[in-house]
Amino acid sequence: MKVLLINTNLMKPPIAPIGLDYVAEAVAAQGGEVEILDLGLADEVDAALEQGLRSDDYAVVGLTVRNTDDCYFAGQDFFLPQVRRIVDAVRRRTAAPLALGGVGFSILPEAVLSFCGVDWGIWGEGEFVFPELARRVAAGEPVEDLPGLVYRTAVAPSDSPSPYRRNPPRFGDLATLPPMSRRWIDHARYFREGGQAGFETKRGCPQSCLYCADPVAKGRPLRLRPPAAVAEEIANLLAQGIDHLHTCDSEFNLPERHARAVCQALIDRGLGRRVRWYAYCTPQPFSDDLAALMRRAGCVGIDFGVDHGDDEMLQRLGRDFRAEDILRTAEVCHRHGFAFMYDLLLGGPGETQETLRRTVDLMRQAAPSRVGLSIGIRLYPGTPLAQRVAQEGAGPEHPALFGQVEDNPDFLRPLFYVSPALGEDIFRVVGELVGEDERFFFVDPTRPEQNYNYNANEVLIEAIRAGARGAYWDILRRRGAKGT
Ligand code: B12
Repeated sequence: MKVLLINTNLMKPPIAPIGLDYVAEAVAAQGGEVEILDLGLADEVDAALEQGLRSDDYAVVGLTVRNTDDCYFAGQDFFLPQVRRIVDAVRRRTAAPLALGGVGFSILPEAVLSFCGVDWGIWGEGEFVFPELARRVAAGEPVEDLPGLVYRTAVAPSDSPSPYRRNPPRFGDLATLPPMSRRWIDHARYFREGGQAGFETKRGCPQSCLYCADPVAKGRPLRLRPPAAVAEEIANLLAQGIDHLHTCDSEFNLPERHARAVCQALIDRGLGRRVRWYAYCTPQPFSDDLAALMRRAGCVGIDFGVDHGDDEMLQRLGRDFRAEDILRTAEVCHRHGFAFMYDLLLGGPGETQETLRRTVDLMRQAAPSRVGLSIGIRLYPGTPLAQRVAQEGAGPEHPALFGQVEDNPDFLRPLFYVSPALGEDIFRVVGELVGEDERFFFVDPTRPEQNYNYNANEVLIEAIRAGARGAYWDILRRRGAKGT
């Protein structure tokens, strides 16, 4: 069986489609033939489609949808029209069935299928189900019972107005996946133009943060990858000259024992001295021991999703740590010499000028290397916040909604929550609180080097072209600090 996998993510600087890399490996391990059409690296998309779709004997064409939009209140760049155009162009060139997948897809599968006019998609991870889908199509066998398959039915089921059905997922054992060679994507070019590569150490998140789509798109059960397999994969990237990496876990330090085991595996393979990597972490638990181990394993920078600095807001956001943990973790990071960023999510339920002020004050006290300010919360269906808003009536009359408020029942188009106590004033209030402090990344058109949207970020693109490598916030930090 032969499959074609297409990357539809055109955002620059480009991030390599690690999901396709993994799915391709799984297809090949089952004896399938894989072709990749990576539009993320194409100079001209139409020409790449013309060239890349030469044969017509694919069992299935899989398309990855990583980002539905830039999820950025000040940007609101919606990417699905571009995916739809790619789908249409693929259809004109092959009669093979199409299947969508990817994390953006998995947040709103039915709505994305409907928007793009595609009949099949696979919710969640693709390594277990996609090869089986291709095998069955090639063998002429029915596919409708495949776990995680989202598919269009000829007639809307009687218990639902939607013509789509979603089968319950079956989470595979990550230890049974083949070794990830990371050879399916042109990582050397992504490294030159995107400055980093990703790696994953686990999947799933059992937490219940008010706004977060990770449990929605990845599932709640936490599943760990064998640490030796992670080290092997990093060695494979290093062999291609890739020595700056970023974790693709929601939070690397959960559970802490797994984070330790991964670090130890990297140290045992001698990778700690040869790679520089960055992680997303939560501020609690973040022990001195773990920090020391991460340092020895090659970690140089950490992006903590702290969300807020006000205890009541942290509680409302469903976080299980408090301001004192944020301060303590900052001390640990300073002690171990990490560059670290505190990422804030402002404008949630209950936000006022006072909670904003307390947060900015706490950030100044903690003194991380940078503070990332995301203003307005993107509403994802299936999250507690989106459910609450839907119950309250998600329409123009809702005082906290901004973005595509009308004609957007499934929240597919960019829709944001901003506390009614602040409304659009939030930009002015935050701007005044932050002032000229260069440690805060913030949307300010007069200071592009502080722009925290990575979408079409010219400062980043230029810096990477000039040789900068690493996490984007750290590239911006170094550039801002030295002006290089
Ligand atoms: C790490 C990360 C980053 C890192 C990337 C580092 C790197 N080198 O890879 C950085 C910080 C750079 C980043 C940037 C951005 N990110 Co980000 N990021 C993530 C994160 C945490 C992991 C993504 C990842 O690679 N996962 C690991 C891979 C293996 O998983 P996967 O891609 O889902 O693939 C699996 C399945 O989806 C499936 N699959 C994938 N493709 C296909 C295809 C087919 C056919 C099939 C069947 C299956 C399938 O199988 C794969 C293997 O199991 C996710 C959240 C999350 N937990 O996923 C957010 C996330 C993807 N990011 C998001 C966003 C918005 C962005 C930015 C747009 C932010 C911005 N405005 O700047 C940029 C986009 C950058 C770009 N050029 O694309 C959103 C997207 C939400 C949405 N609705 O679109 C997410 C979901 C976070 C969130 N909830 O808000 N990000």
